[in-house]
Amino acid sequence: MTDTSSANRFSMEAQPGPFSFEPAKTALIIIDMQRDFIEPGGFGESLGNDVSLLAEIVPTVAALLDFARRHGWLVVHTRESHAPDLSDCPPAKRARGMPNARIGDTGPMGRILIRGEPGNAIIEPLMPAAGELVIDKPGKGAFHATRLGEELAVRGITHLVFAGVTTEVCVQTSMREANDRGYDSLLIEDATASYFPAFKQATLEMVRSQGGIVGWTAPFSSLMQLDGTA
Ligand code: TIU
Repeated sequence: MTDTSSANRFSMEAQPGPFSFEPAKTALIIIDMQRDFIEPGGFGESLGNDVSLLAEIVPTVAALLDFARRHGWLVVHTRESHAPDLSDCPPAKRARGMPNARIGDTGPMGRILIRGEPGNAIIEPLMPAAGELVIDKPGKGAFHATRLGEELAVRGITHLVFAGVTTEVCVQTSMREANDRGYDSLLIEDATASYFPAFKQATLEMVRSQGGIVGWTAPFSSLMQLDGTA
């Protein structure tokens, strides 16, 4: 990690080129690390997916979360979730995908993708701490119909570091929303996962293609070099 312009600015190895950021203006955004996606019986499995593929990244996301806390970054956790009366769930979303159980139906961890139900919680190893933001989002993107944009603006955040699931759905949608809002975004390659490994790989490549058309990608090990300098 080299200091490129001031004592507060750092540059790390990434693709398609170095990612430079000021830690005080950087937030970690952990997308949807919920039981509904990672454990059997939730929304992910109801769509026909092998949920075991997602559990593999939990130790890396936990290490990244610890890193962000130690460096004093703003930490944001999102949950894909709907109101119990489904007033924020478009019928088109509920009907989509011919799932075994639809959003709002009762599953083994409570009503699927409904706020407050056991399955909708963030998994225990990544539980939000006091002072961290928890954003309930009814869409795939973290900005759509949420207060995230305002929360970042009042804190002067300019750079976002993304982790979570799934890479090509909620993570990529959120990164694209962030990109259009003017944020520089970095996706941590080994802290994101998909039910489809080929889709994860394709997403990493499309994010950083064309000179970083959506943002940057890097393994967590690149970011960890900041530990020696700050
Ligand atoms: N969080 C998130 O990505 N929601 C999804 O529905 N993902 C799927 O891959 N289905």
